[in-house]
Amino acid sequence: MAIDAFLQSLTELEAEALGAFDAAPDAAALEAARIEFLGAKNGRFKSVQKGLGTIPPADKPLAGKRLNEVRDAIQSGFDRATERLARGVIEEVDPTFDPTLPAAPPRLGRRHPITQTIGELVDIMGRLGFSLEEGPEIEDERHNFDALNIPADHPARDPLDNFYLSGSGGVLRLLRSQTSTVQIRVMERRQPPVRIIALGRVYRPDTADPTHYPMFHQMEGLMVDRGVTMADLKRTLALFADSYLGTDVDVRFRPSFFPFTEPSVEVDFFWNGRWMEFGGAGMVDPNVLRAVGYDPDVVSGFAFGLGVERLCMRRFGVTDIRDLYTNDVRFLRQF
Ligand code: FA5
Repeated sequence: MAIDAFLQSLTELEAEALGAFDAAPDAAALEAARIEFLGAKNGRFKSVQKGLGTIPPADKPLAGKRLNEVRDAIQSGFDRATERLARGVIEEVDPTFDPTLPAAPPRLGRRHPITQTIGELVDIMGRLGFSLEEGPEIEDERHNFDALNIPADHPARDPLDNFYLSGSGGVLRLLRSQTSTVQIRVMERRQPPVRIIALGRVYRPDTADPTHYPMFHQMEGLMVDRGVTMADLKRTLALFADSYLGTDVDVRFRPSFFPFTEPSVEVDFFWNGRWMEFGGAGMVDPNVLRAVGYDPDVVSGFAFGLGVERLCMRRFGVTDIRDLYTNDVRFLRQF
């Protein structure tokens, strides 16, 4: 075969192969074109290559060089077409997919429902003008009982109803059984007017059941000023209940007794056909005001202590308090 004819057939083959690869609309068409041009047995490049044996020896170096160039060009054309089709597949699946964007951050977790509830309670009370205060979870008897007008022989001090701690250097200490301790700590260091809430854990050796747990949270509220009345207390609690539970939730006040308030009430909401208690409240007893150095003839106040778990349960429809502390992620994932 003459060298010119050989080179001519190589040039034509290159143009045709590149044209076919560029035009292939999908992977199947590209594969068919690959077999036609680059097929190991009967591919058209192979047939042209066979013609090399018939080229006069003097022209062989030129023919071989051109053969290699055309083989490389056809192979590159095939690689480009493969890449083009791969990109096309991604665009077809999701036209908004942008492989250059950073990956989405993984979901690492979420806030516990009680933490979410506490955040919302702080928010609501903040809007009503109550600022957040803190107190220790390990308390002395003065703050947990004495200053709250709870006498030495009162059953609330019973060792069976409290977690007393041993070995605390002569002073009897216990895990606080109520957040009312923070009322005393705030009034001891501040003069009226006072308008605070305290939110935190309290501990009682109660047997766990659907509405009781040995560790739970309370939100304490305290307002002391000139001329504070029971009407202010009821209005504040009603506003709170409307904001947190919703205006469609029935709330009732029942007469009750606490050593540190007079008069006292308990507050219930209606749920699943019965009333559930969610807190205690009342007008701060004059003895408590005196114990912190306030003059009960000049100022008066109200206080309340609400069970955070029970509020959270009512809000989210949780019927067993123990679910909040089992740490089952299938449960927690729902909040
Ligand atoms: C008190 O703890 C008073 N300190 C409340 C108070 C504050 C009255 C200020 C007056 C003035 P009580 O023991 O009823 O009250 O508890 C208040 C709320 O805590 C209950 O209504 C209930 O919602 C919640 N609670 C009580 N015990 C448990 C428990 N074991 N598990 C979960 N929640 C509880």
